[in-house]
Amino acid sequence: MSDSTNEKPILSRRGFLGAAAVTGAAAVGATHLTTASAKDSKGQQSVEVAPGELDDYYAFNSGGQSGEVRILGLPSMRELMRIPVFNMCSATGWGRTNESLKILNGNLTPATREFVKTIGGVLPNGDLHHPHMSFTDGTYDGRYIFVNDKANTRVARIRCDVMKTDKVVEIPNADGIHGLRPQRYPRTGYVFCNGEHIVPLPNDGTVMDNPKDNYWAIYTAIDGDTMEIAWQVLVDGNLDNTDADYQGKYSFSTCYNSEKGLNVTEMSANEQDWAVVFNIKRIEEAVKNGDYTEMNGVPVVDGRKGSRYTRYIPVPNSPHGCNAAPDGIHVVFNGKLSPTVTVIDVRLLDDLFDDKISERDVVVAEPELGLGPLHTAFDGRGNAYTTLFIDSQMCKWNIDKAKRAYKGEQVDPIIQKIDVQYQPGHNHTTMGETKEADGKWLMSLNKFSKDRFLNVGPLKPENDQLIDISGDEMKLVHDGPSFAEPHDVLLVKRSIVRPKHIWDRDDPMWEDAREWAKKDGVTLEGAANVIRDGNKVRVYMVAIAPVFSLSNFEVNEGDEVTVFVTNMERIEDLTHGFTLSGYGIAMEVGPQATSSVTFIASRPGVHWYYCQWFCHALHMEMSGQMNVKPKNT
Ligand code: CUK
Ligand code: CUA
Repeated sequence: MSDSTNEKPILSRRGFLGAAAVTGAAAVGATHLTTASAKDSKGQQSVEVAPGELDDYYAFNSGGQSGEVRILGLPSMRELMRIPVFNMCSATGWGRTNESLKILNGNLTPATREFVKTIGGVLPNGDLHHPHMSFTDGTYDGRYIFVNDKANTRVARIRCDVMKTDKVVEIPNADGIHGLRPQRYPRTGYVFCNGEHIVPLPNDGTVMDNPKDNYWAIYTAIDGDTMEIAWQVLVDGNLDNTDADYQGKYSFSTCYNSEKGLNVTEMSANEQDWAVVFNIKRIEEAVKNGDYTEMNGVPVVDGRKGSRYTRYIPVPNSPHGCNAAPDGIHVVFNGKLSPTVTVIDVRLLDDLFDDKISERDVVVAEPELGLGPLHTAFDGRGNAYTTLFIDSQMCKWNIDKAKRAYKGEQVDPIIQKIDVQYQPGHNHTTMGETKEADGKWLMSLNKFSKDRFLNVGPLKPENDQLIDISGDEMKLVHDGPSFAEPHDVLLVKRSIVRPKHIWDRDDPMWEDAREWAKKDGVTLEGAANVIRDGNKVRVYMVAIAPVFSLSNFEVNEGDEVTVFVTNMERIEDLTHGFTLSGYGIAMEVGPQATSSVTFIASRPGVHWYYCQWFCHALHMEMSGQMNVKPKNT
């Protein structure tokens, strides 16, 4: 066991006091990767992951209206970490640190930039439904996770090397980004996302009446590498969910409001709505050839009914989920108000766009599964698993049998139904949205838990249930309570996800802090400096257990103070923090990371700051004071 390579004098204390730090050091060498995936005597997979054992899969759960992403281990269903995205986080300072504010506010439309000034400088919430990982050649590549924000019409990107959000982009012209899916082939590439709500364009109050003629939905392709908006397509009717094919040619989006209604009665009037198919190559050509209208700096291609860039496939009735099968051929639109799902064959789409066949000719199956089909997952063995919201069941069915039944053969495509508790929305299989779908586990994300857990008051958790699908029969094996509200989850085998153990000092996350240090003639890594610049004060300090390099600094009332804290530990899991008493400030500073925060020193007196991450036997002593001299002395 070796201690930190960072032999500063203060660290000699660790010899007798650094219990916590030394425990951290021990973990660095511990690369035991024991596994939990053995089968028992009945051929059932074990959900037990013994103490010290690691899970086989990462689960990335959406946090719904909590605005975050959560990392779980599968099959244990243990929550491992939370990634703040659109929310404010008390523990890490997300939404308060300069680094996070730069990301959150960096790509807002001018109107929103003005608006956030009136509500405290940052949008405080998000509604995160759909986390999806970047792809290369039809399978996950472990680079990024992309997520939507339905509440404030944004898309964000999470870096999987550090599991932190690094880009947040507001999508202009749209309202309520809901469906999101990265391009699968040849790689991501585009991140497709759809605005859900139809709105007048421009939505600035100049036109607000007559939705049938004036309201539109917008489908967006973002460049996943730069997070800039590549193009948008104007379409009819509210869009719900989206998916892309395995060939890189087409993407899809379901529409539940072809009526262009503005209330529930109007929106569900028609027996049939549609799924829109987007012809990616034709849209790219339109952008190249200037066949678009520029709106808020984005090329918007006209994809309304009759356009050569889209096709509208009639689907019963208010379809919701949109799921491409790992066979690369079939895409399933889930009927919601119809007991059916509609299956199309993507190989027929070229002919559809060349007008050789009509829209319904691409439908190859439409099995009746039960009430309220919302989403479908796949096992890579030709079977599909559809959530039935109203029936509160998971339905396993066979795609090939459904196709034969559609042609008139007397065959029942349904293999098995099991009850889930209660009312499932999304479901997801291990690696199920990739060509490497392995058919091991299925997660059912249920909207209600009712009596399944100890009563915690009127607000109940959701229930994420784990189902073993490795055998012929589905078996429910675990109930997992979760806070508001995982709509969707992503199940990735662990070998694909390889986060760093500690930060790199040259990470772009704190490039602004580095610039400031350079200007001030100091370094972030060796700093114990207070730089006055008019009424601006920049305070640089280093954190090494159990001290901050500055145990005291003084400013004047009314100064604008920026504190930069750099954690110089090279030991895994040795996170420090900086909490400033009475100033509403707390931030995480990970090993080898820099974090900074800016505030007005408006409260005179002595204000302690302290490390809020238990890091050392002298963790309580890891503190200092900011003295704020009153104005009139
Ligand atoms: S949606 Cu929530 S159950 Cu936002 Cu993916 Cu279907
Ligand atoms: Cu550093 Cu606690």
